Amino acid sequence: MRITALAGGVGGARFLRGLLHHLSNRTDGPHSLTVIGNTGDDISLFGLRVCPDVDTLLYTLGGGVHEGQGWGRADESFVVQGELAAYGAQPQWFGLGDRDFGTHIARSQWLAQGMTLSAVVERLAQRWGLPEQGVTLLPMTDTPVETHVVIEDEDGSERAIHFQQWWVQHQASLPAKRFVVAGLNQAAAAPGVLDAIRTADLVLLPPSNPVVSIGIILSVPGVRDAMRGTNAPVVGVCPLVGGAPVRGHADACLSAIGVPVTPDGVAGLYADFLDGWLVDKADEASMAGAEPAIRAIPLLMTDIEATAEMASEAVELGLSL
Ligand code: GDP
Ligand code: FO1
Ligand code: CA
Repeated sequence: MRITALAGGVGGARFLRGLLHHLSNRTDGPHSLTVIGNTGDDISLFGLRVCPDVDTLLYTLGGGVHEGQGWGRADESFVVQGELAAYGAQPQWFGLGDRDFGTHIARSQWLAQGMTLSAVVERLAQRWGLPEQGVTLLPMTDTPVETHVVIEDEDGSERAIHFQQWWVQHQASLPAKRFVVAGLNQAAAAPGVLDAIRTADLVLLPPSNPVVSIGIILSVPGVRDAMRGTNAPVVGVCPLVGGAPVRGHADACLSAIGVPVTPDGVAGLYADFLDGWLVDKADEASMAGAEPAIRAIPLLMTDIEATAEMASEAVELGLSL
């Protein structure tokens, strides 16, 4: 079975790790997984290109992630960041560890040598053992794009700040008016992205942020049309449990674009292509009469077994459609 998934960072990566665990226990293999990662979170810092969601996918699927945080490296140290702080180099609100810096330095050097981001990600993925697991990780686009958040200043004027500044420095506390992705109009889907959606046997939407992770991938030219046009069933996993995000600020993101913070509201963002939708047991009643095929199961990724069970339900729902 060829599975394609669109993914953000922590929610996407944890789900896909559970999916790989589930696939390794199935007897109907071999299976392959193509992951299309969000690059709207990317940012240039200290002259280096940082790709948070792609790196979270690499580290999580490769066994090197800081489990408690969900992003960044396990056993991390912060010597370089301390040196930068001593020089007064900015910004200091974004924490980059020494091991993580290695990734950004390698990536930035290869990009500067003319490699595409796809080629860089392929090389990084080899180090993390993704090909051996049947996983191909593709950035959504090779064009540098950056999500910005339009906020309103006290005098009523509008200003766009980088997504990371809004999310990390301000913890999504500045009311967002809308999200804009700099560079997106000129961007093309990275090689393999559209084909991976069109030719898959099953397309999965992990419980990633529907606005600033999956929503950004869907806005890459051609991606939404590929989702609508694929013959594969498309199954999504709701990122809200009990009507609220499990972590992060998806509620602020949904409110900013005028979408109700409910499983139904999130499913509505995918209404033109979604065939199946997994919601948490706690949200079952709220989905009565909704359009896609609904299955209500526990949706908390508490450990690898629970996550694999969620992934198994997503696969079974897709195969039943
Ligand atoms: P990010 O890029 O690091 O923010 O990660 P993603 O966009 O991939 O996923 C973020 C979303 O994952 C958040 O909206 C969370 O609500 C969701 N999430 C995190 N843990 C869980 C979980 O255990 N269960 C469910 N259903 N969603 C989760
Ligand atoms: N998130 C934080 O809340 N604070 C940080 O200092 C921070 C640093 C960081 C460094 C590398 C990386 O790949 C991710 C990092 N994140 C940090 C996570 C992250 O940028 C956001 O959670 C996501 O981009 C939102 O999806
Ligand atoms: Ca993200």
